[in-house]
Amino acid sequence: MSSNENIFLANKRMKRIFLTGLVLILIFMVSGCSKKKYFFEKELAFPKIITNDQKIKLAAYLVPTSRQYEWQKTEMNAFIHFGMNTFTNREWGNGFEDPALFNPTAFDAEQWVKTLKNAGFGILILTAKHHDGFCLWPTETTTHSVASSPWRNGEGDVVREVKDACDKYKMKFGIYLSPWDRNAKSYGDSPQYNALFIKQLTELLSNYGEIDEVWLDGAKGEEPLERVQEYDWEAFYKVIDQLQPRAVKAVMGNDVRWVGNEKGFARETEWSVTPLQPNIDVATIKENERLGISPAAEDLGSRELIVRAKKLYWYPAEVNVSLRPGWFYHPEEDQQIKTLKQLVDIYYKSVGRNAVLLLNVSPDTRGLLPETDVKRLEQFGNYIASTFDENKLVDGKVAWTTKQGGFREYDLLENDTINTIMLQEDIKQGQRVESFRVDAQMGNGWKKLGEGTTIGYKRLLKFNDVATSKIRITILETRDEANILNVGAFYAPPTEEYSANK
Ligand code: FUL
Repeated sequence: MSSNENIFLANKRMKRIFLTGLVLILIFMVSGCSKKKYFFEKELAFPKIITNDQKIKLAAYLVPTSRQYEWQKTEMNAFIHFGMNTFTNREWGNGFEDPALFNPTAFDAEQWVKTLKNAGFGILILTAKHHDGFCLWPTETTTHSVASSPWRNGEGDVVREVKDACDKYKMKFGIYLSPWDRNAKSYGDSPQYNALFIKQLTELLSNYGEIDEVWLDGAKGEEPLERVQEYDWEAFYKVIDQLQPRAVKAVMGNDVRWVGNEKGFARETEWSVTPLQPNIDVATIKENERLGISPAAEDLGSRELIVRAKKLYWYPAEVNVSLRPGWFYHPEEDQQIKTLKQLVDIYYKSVGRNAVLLLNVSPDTRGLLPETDVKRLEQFGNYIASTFDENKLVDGKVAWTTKQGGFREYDLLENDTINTIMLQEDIKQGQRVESFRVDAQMGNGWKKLGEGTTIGYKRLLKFNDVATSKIRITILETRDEANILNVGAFYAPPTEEYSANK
C-alpha cells in the first residue's frame, strides 16, 4: 500500500469517527438531554454503532425540506395528459407521428386552469413531452414539436399558454418531461441524448417562470439494443436544483415518491420516512435490493425495516390516478369517467392517508376538457370543500404533544352527527405516530369509533354516522413524543344524495 493510500484511509477513518461522534451527540440531544430540538432535513445516515431503539428514535427527527413541506400542503394536484396521443387516440405513441396531426380546434388553457383551480387543485402538471417525443413548446432541440404543426400556424406554445393561465388564476405549475423518447435520434447514444434532455430541461426551467414540480417518469419500454439509454440522473437533478430550487423532483426524482399503483390509493400505513430512494445508480439499486423494497412494496417504513436500514430519507408519497381509464383522451371512454363516489373514496385513501393526490384529466382534440369531466370535477371540488370547510370541534386547532398512551378530549360545537375524523401531525417535527384510536362519548361511557396506524401530514378516519357531543383521541404508539397539530370532526354526506341534488 502506498503512503498516499495510507493517508487516504486514515483520513477516511477520521472522517467516520468524526461523523459517528456527531450523530451520537445528536442522539444525546434528541434523547431529551437537551431542551433544544435538532432535526435531520431530508436524509439521515446511521452511524455504525447504534442500537435499534436509537435508530427508531432518530427516525422520529427526520423532517421535510421546505419545498417538500410546501408541496405536501397542496394536498390535491392535477395532471394533464395532452399531446400527440390525443390526436392519434393512443396511450403510448411510437415517435413516428406526423406533427401535422397536432391541431386542436378550440384550444383554451384558461378553461383547464379555471376548472382545476375552482375544484381545489394546487399544482397543474403538464405533459410537456410524453414518450413519443413530441414537444408542446417550440424547443431548439428538435423539429418534432408544436412549431412543426399547423396549430396557430406553427407559432403556438402550449407550455406558455398553460403557464400564463396558471399565473392568471394563481395556480402552481409543474412539468412532466419523459426521459424515454422514442423520437429523438440520439436516444441510446447516452451522452448525446443526456445532453439533449438537459437542454430540454434547461429551456423549460429557464423560460417559463416559477416551476413547482418536475415529474420524471420511470417508464422505459422495450427498445432495440442499440437504443438502450443510460440516463444521467445526477446531472438532471443538478439542472433542476440550480434552475428551480423550489421545485420538487418526483418519481425518479428524490423529493416525491410514486405511491406504487395507479388506482388512487395510498397504504393504510404510509410513512414519509423510509429507506427507499429512486433507482438512479448502482449503489441505490443494490441497497433497495438488499432491503427488498421498491415503490410498490407493502412496507416502506416499519420499525423492522428501519432497523435493517443504513440511511433514511424524507420521501413522501404521491398518488397519481386518472379521472378516465386512460391518461390521454379517448372518445370511447366518454362514459367511463370516475363517479363522485369513486373520487371521494380516492380522496380518503390518498389525501386521507398521508399522501398527495395527483388526479389526471384529459383535454380532447378541441383542446378543451370535455363538459362531463368539467362537471364531475366541479362536483368533486364542491363536495370536498363543503364537507371539510366547517370543523365541528371546539379547539380542534390547538396543538398538543403527548407520550405514548396520552389522549385529549374535544367538545363538539353542539351535539351533532359526524362520520369522519381528521388528524394532522406537525411534520415539521417529524412523522412519529404509529397507531391511534378515536372514541365518542355516548351517554355515560365511551364508544370506539375506530383506530388507525400512521397519521403524518393528514389522516382521515371514516366510520358510521354517530351523534355525539365529545370525542377522544388516544395516541397508542409513537416513536417519540407525538406532536398533534390539528384535529377535526366532519359529516360527509352520502355521495349518491349529493350527486342527485347538485
Ligand atoms: C407512466 C406513463 O408510461 C404513462 O403513459 C403515464 O404518463 C403515467 C402517468 O406514467 O409511467
